[in-house]
Order: sequence, then structure tokens, then C-alpha cells
Amino acid sequence: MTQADLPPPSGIDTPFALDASTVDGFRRHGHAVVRGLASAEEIARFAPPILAQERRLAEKAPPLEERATYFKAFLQGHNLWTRDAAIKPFVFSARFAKVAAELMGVAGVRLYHDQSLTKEPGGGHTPWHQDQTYWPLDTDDTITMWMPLVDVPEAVGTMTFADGSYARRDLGPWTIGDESEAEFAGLVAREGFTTTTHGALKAGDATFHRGWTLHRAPANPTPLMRSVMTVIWYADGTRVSDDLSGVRALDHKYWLGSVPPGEVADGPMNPVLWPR
Ligand SMILES: O=C(O)CCC(=O)C(=O)O
Repeated sequence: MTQADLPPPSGIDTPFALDASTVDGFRRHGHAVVRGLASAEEIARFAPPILAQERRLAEKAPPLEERATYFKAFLQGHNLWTRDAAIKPFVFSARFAKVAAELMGVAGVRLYHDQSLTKEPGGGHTPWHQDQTYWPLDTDDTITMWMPLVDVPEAVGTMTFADGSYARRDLGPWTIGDESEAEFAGLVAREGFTTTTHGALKAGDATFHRGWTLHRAPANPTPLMRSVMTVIWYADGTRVSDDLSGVRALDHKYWLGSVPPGEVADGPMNPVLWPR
């Protein structure tokens, strides 16, 4: 039995019926909202262990005013499924993975990694960026599910996406920070991208976006802890990219088990989560 063995099927694996219009919107714009993807009971089961990890991070974090833009945007926990077995069925959910595969129109997906993203009260904006800048994966079929574990009102804010920006693929080397915000805000304005936010979300709703979709999130001026869990998948069969430059070297080591460039990305932490 290895750590990435699939947990026994549970309620969180039951299928979800996606609307054709959601799939169509995702294919055109590179993002979509899926409301009610996890039930209130499922959030009541899985939020406590995830929030316990969040508290651990919050206790160790320096005061907000001492942090750079990136670290003001969110507290970040990685691969929480390896830290607490109670979190694993959520991250390994066949329901979530099937939605990811259906949105992208691929036969199967593997886990890249999970990530908790907590915007604290008074936390800063998340600068414009493309996730895939970080990912040494030789495919455009990558996707993130961003699921709040608490209700997120308009005043806190959810993500803003630049519609169709994924089709432009790699827009430059900027990782999340002041430079990426300036570069991509300029690009979005100059090139007249329409931008979309899906507005307030309830715990258990989720947005999905492609790895090349430009996105940002607003600062949190409220006293609410914006607790969000994300899961990232890529199409099964994807190979490791030859480009391991910059930040990609770390992702290669930590999330892809250093599988050599050009080989199928099937590291020990990258199980097939759909089909099952
Ligand atoms: O949670 C945020 O503020 C940003 C999240 C994000 O950029 C992502 O999940 O790709």
C-alpha cells in the first residue's frame, strides 16, 4: 500500500451532472462556475481537518505588514492529503476529478497537487498571473478547482478571469507578484479582454480554470477568513516538459517526483483520479 493508493469509494465520489452550458462556457472562456459541487454535509465533514491545517499555517505566519505581495495574498498549504488521512477522500474525489475531465474534454486526469489558499482578514490582492508558468507539464490540458470552505460574499471577493486568455498559452515568465500584476493588467486592458467574476460563492460551490487562464483575486477588506481548497489535475498521458527553468524546477521535484523530462508524468504522487 503506497500513500497515493485510492481510498475506498465514499459519498464524495458520487457523480455530479454538469450542464452542457457549463462545459460550453468552460471550453470558450477557460473558466466556469459549478455551484453545489460539494454538499453542506460534505463541507461539514472535510472543512474541519483542512481548517486545522490552515490554523497551523496562520500561527507560523509573520504579521501581514511584514510580508511581500505574494505572501500577503494568501497562506498556502500544499498536498494536505499527505498530512491528514481525513483530507485524502476530498482531494482524491472521483466526482471532482470527473468534472475536471469533462470540462477539459479528456478521457482521464491525474492529480498534480492540492493546495489550501487562505486569504486572511486584511489580506492583499492576488496579482494577475497564469498558473502554468509554474508547471513543467507538456500539455495545455491542466485545470484547477477552487472551492471555498466558507461562504464568500461579494465584499470578500472571488476570482476574476480574463475570458479566452488561455488560448494565448504562455504569455510570459511572470510569477505571482507586482510585476505580473503590472504586465498582465496592462495586457488585459490593451488587448481588450473581457473579464468575468462569478461573484459570491457558497461553501461547496467551485470555480474551475485552465492553467493558462489569466486570473486574479481582490484584497480582503473584511474580518472573514477566506478559506479555499484547491485541487489541480492534468490530462492522463501528459509528459514532463523539457523546460525545467526557474520555478518549474521546484514543481518538478516536489509535485512530479522528478520524473525525467519527456517521460509520462506518472510520479508516485500523481495517481489517476478519473476514470476509476
Ligand atoms: O486564491 C486566490 O486568491 C488565488 C488562487 C489562484 O490563483 C489559483 O487557484 O490558481
